[in-house]
Amino acid sequence: MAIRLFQSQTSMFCEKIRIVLAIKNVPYEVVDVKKDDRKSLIEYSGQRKVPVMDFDGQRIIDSTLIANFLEERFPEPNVYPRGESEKGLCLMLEDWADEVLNMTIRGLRRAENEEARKEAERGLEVHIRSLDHFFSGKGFVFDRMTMADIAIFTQLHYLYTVMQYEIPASYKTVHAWVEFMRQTLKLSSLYDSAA
Ligand SMILES: N[C@@H](CCC(=O)N[C@@H](CS)C(=O)NCC(=O)O)C(=O)O
Repeated sequence: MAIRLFQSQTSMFCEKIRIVLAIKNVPYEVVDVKKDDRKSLIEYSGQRKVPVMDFDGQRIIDSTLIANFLEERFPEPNVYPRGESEKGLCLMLEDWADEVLNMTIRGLRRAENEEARKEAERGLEVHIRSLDHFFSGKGFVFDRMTMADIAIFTQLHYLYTVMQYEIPASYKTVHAWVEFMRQTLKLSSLYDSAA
């Protein structure tokens, strides 16, 4: 079995997949797309986005599809809940993190002036407030770490690793949850990316 992960160390979607591969203890080779300005990625996949996985010659594009593929090939330890309904909720939360939360974080990264930055921060805080309620009295979303936790964490983690942005201290529950994830993933600091 040979796995190549076309990725960049700073991408939150690539971090999602590195975490899944680590949980499942699957060995893989990294192709750093920044090294050749995405030439080998474009040649291999015909597009510019990472992550892309080459699994014994089979090409899979998009972190959600890659995670699902890895779950099918390496079911244990599993990264989705076993119950059908819980799995549906997990997929919804993964999608919310990848799309909705990601969009506000991108907005903050792209803000070109103080006014735009303030507006983006307000948008992001709407989601952080929801998470602050959601994680109250909770560790993982379900009974153990699943794609819901991994997808939410990797978006929030990007604020620290790439944007040097700290979630406001008033969101104590989100702070505690991010710290809980950091410890579970054995990261020495929130400013380090996983694996
Ligand atoms: N939905 C995709 C999003 C992937 C994505 O947006 N990747 C970004 C890095 S975080 C990228 O490669 N962007 C390069 C580009 O758009 O040119 C996934 O989950 O894999």
